[in-house]
Amino acid sequence: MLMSRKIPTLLAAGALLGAPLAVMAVAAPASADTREITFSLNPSTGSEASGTATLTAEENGDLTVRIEGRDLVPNMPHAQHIHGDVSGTLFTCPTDAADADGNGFLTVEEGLPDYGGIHISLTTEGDTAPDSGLAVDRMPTADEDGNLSYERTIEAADLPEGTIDALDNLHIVQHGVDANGNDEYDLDGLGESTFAKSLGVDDIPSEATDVATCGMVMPSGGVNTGGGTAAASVAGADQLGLVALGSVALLGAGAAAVVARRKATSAE
Ligand SMILES: [Cu+2]
Repeated sequence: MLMSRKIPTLLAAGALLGAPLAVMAVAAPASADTREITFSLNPSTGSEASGTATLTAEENGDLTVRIEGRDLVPNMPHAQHIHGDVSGTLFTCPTDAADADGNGFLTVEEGLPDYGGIHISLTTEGDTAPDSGLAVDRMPTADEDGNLSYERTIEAADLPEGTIDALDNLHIVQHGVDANGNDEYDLDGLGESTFAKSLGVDDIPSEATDVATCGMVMPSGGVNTGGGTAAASVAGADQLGLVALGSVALLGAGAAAVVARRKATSAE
């Protein structure tokens, strides 16, 4: 619904930002424009969560990310990322067909061939590098009603090179589902996260890493981005596995309470 109002908003924002930036003599290319893209985050296989995301390419090269999520797992952190890369490859959101094991939900691995590796980790603070992908202590938490509100401006210097030019080929994925409807991530829902296990961390619920929503940045045709994406390194599944290794332990810590509770209740 915001799509139709994009152009006037862009012009207004550009006009407002133009003057102070000029006074401050910020070195920005003359062709630079503020560009805002709003798109839907749609429920992934088995998930009922949804939302809206807005990416704003600021005139100074920063990228502002706004996300409003709904029907996510209440009171739980939701890892979220910009997936894809700057190679020009158009990655897409996975369909139900990606559910290789047919359990009704998509694991990280099942989605990777479609949505690509983690390009930017949408953390609430600290670094936004791919290796913060599972740093759930810095990921936004849904409120008691399952609503999640996120806004962060990532400075140009912290963006992978070529990100703004490749914006149309990127998309946002949120993780964290509740298969057994008990309002938490637990092993009883979908078992162990094979993704975390592949990184050497046991007992992470698959519910914590499975795909909740995905939304694609669609080419808007509004402002000329100049094309020309430099072919940088392509983050595939293998690379994601490597870079995620450093932070997956944090997810383990975050899920420790859940795991402990499960063990206490199963009491074999
Ligand atoms: Cu992701």
